Amino acid sequence: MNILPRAIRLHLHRIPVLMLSLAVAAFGLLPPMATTTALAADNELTITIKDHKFEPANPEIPAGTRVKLTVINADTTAEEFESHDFHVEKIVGAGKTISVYIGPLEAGTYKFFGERHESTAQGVLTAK
Ligand SMILES: [Cu+2]
Repeated sequence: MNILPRAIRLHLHRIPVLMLSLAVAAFGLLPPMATTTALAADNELTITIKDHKFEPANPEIPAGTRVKLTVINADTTAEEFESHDFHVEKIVGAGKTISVYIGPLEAGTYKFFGERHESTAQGVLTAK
């Protein structure tokens, strides 16, 4: 006699669990997906070299995240994009583009420079 009411009670108790599961599926999974989409744009940084200077010279990236860095050399001479702080050393031919992954970097500032035109090609990357 006790089995039936107990079975119904257990069944009813599963409904909130099901609703919680749906809530997690709907509201738990969607925001992270949206966040991932939003971060995708932040996870890419493009720096252009023009007249042996960087544009932007003081870019910002999110800390703690791997970032795809693209360097476009708009000059008619090759440059060597280099940073001891975030460990990149890569030649960018005249009119060429290179891409490297940097980080994840801790919050802070990181110098970079063009080794072939160091007097003007200077930049500071900020991770925050
Ligand atoms: Cu070098």
